[in-house]
Amino acid sequence: MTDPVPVSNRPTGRMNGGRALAEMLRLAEVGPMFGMGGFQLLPFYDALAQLGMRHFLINDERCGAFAADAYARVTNRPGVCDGTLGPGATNLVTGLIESLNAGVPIIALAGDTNRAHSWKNMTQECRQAEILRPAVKELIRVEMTSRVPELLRRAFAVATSGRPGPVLLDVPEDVCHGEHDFTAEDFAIDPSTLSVPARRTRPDRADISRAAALIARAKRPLILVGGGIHLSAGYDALLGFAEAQSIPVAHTMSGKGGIACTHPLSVGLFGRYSRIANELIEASDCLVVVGCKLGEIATKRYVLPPETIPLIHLDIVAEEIGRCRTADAALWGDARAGMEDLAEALADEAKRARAARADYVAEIPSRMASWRDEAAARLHSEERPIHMARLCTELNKALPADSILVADGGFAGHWTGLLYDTKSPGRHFIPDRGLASIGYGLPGGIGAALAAPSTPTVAITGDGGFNMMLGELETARRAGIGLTIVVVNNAASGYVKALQHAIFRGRYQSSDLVEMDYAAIARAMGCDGIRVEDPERLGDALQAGLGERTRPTVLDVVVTRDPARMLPAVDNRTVEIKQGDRVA
Ligand SMILES: Cc1ncc(C[n+]2csc(CCOP(=O)(O)OP(=O)(O)O)c2C)c(N)n1
Ligand SMILES: [Mg+2]
Repeated sequence: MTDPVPVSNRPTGRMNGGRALAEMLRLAEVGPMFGMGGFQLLPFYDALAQLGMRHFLINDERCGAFAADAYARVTNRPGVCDGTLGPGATNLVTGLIESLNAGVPIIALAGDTNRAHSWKNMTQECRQAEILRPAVKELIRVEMTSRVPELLRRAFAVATSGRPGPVLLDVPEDVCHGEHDFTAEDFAIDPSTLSVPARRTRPDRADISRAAALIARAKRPLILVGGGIHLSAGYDALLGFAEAQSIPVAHTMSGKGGIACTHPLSVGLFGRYSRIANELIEASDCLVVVGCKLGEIATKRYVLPPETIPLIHLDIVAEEIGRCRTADAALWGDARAGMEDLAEALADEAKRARAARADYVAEIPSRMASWRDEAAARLHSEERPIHMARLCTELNKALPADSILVADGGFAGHWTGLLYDTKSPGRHFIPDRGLASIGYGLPGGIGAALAAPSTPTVAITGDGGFNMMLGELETARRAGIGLTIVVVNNAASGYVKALQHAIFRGRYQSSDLVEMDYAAIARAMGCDGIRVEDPERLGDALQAGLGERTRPTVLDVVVTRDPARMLPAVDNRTVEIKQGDRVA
């Protein structure tokens, strides 16, 4: 470990625990932080002010965790969020589980009771460590002010190693307010733990050989890529491998952007919703699964891929392999390293493989073109209220290659997951598929916009998800970010309504929202707001949003209110909804 910060530049002397926390985070060069204060962490807040570090007050700690999560996804560096004792800490839970399930590195701080008074009904006291423990990769209780730097160093190591994840430091009030004489040596930093992946492991050689042999004899191999590709930053390795061997690439929602969706080898989304990918999976004779857990959505509830097709599974978590589907070759290691090794093992085969698979890869653009023809009426629909597919087409037109689209858990994520096309590899599409909570869109957009200030950033959210988070429009405005928020206004908890339509024959319960003008609300909050009812106006409205660089713009897009036509599955039905079937 080479420490980039010379000992002479590190803090030294007597300081409180809060200051030590801030000093360590400064040395770790963390980005903007998100939280809401309370008595316990106030020394930390004071130190942030004195050190000139960026920290944003959010209006709900869950949003701070979501914003930190999106920040981390854009930068591949840990996002930082905090909450105070009790309700602040418990509000973090949903956001932290998103990061846990999606493998996103987070450093979270929670204030806790003063140990001189714990268990005496202190105000806001609750068993927060027990509540938070299953929500994080590791919960570290800081028992001594003197150990603050060491344990923060540990938090970075855990957050960025293996499958990354959130680490919570539970900091008692007396530890944060208490003082200690620190030496410069206490503030050592391991720079390799400040971004993901902290370390790369390579799969076993024998497993690589077995996998290479399976790929070499395959006529129709297919790569299925998940969110791990982003965490490994394995874009070049994936493209190099896919092109050298002529292997098309399908992706999960989280894996979108492993290669550009516009690349001729991209077959789009697979799993619950699919354009052409699911049929290519069925017709494949070798599947290479990369950084993907093969969970419910990716497998269409465990019916894909068929057991008969040989499957190679490359993952950073050994026990993930074989959990949902037996692997014929198990590659335990980093996605980039594993694909580099596969490419190398198959290098002598490459020319022969490309020739043998020429017809196969030529199928992809023509199949995609047939799908486009079949979907054209929807993709270019002029109907009012606006068709979701048309909204996706307009996003595809308006958003430049380097832009970021953050997608919320409702139909906003479902439709863009299927129809939004990234134009270059990378994290250009950020859905919260870890926990699929609604409400991620706006705070996620804030985190992404702050992580990449010069990059056009759009957040797309349902009206239900937006209602949940309206207070964060104040945060976005205060932060002065030019975030464009597209509200998919269907005056409904649409997904629920669509399911009630399909399963309960239109007996709706608690799935309608009142008609709202979110553009007017945005304007009242000092943001720009544009209501769009005509699909022909979408392009201009998106351009107006992208052009506004110093305050948020809300595009209130009135979309179909017909629950029979809300699911993207009407475009490409991939799941048969039976009575009693839990679909989400
Ligand atoms: C926190 C949370 N509660 C409930 C759900 C279940 N759920 C999934 S989609 C959805 C509808 C949300 O409505 P809206 O945000 O308006 O999106 P729409 O489906 O209408 O596009 C709900 C309630 C969820 N994903 N997250
Ligand atoms: Mg809705």
